[in-house]
Amino acid sequence: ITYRFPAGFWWGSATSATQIEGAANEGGKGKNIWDHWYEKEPHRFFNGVGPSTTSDFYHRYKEDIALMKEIGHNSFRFSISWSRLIPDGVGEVNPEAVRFYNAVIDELLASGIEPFVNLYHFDMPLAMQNIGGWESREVVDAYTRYASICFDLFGDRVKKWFTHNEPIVPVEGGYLYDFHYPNIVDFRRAVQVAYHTMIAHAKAVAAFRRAAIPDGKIGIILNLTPSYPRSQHPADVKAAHIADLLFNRSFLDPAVKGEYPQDLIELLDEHGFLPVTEAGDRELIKENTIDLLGINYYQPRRVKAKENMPNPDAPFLPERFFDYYAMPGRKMNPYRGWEIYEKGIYDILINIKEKYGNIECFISENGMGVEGEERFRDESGMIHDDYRIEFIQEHLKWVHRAIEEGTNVKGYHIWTFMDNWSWTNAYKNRYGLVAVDLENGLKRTIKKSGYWFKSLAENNGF
Ligand code: BGP
Repeated sequence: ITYRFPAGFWWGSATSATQIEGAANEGGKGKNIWDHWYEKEPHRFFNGVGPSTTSDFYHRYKEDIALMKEIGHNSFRFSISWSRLIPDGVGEVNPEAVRFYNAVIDELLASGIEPFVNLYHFDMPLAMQNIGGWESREVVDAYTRYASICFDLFGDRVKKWFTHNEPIVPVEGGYLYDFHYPNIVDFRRAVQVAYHTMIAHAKAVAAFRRAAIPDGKIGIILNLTPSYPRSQHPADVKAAHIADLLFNRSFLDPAVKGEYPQDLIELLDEHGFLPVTEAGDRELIKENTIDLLGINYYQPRRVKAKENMPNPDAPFLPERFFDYYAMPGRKMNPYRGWEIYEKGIYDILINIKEKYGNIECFISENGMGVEGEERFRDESGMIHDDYRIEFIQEHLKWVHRAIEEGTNVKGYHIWTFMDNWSWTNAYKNRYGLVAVDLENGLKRTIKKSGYWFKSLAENNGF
């Protein structure tokens, strides 16, 4: 074993409700924005494959948890579907949902797998979106109530909680770049959504403190995209700094430090985009910082100073401040169109150590989406995904180095356990350690990477 990890390292994977559960019209679940958008536009992003069945975890969780155990998981992240638990977002709790999540939690614990529970993974209940989604303070309060209900229902057994997964993504997708419902392109509204997401986060943290769950920890999961300038020229460095403020620090700073960066406030103010706030917000954020940071890492963000002046009539977007830059010779995942830059994971961790008090953290997502994996199946049915093993190894080497240099990293969760449905490509890109065969009744088969992961977890290294 060349790369050994600290004792008790969390090995596991991450998932989200909409992407794996299916049973979208069963068990008393209410509609969320994905159910709704798919009904409206089944072909725009989803290739006619919607969220109603996905990987059917709702019915097969026992089989799936047995597979998790088999491939060495000691921990597993899933999300609770707000619209399953509280179908209209604010009213009665759905007893069938309580039964389902209790059964999942109990099955995990009985299998020696610690549940990590996320409360919000892009899946706004439709009834809440209809009254304004994250633009509405009423929805913030409904979310806080939902969070409290979850702590009360499941906090006796679930100790690791997260308020949001990648809160910047619904801002980008839903309010800037038109790839999530409600498909709005409006910088001002995007800022408001981002702000209210953080207010909801802080209120949920406050509710968590009141719930006083013994040994409980609460955090947030952020997709941190290290922002690299094309050169050390001050204009490029400034461009990278602004991208970092907008995409990373607008969540990282309030969550960990309890305050927004002053230069972010000034930047928004200068352009007339400060959000609407309420008295007490600043204190709320100040007093409700997190215990544990989840870091999702897929790709860096490379930018340069703006070269072409923006068309003043075009919608105001973050690209007013920088241009994207493709580093010559960069390594790409051709399927997802994302750069693969393993050292980025190390740069993030060192930054967290040096600038964020070395807060306890873990890699909460990292993974490689590949199209057409069926072609790598052998006669026994196993998919030989050596590229995925290499991808994980190369990232883990950098995580290992960051640990040697004193960062407080407690675990590594891969995206994802089994092939699942995704927001903008349905089942096109597969990420799982376990294959799900859409042609054969969703049959599960452990991939080569799944067996490799088992030895990784058992040896606590590779
Ligand atoms: C993250 C999300 C996941 C997941 C993953 C892979 O941003 O938290 O939900 O989908 O990315 O991305 P995609 O499925 O778009 O390829």
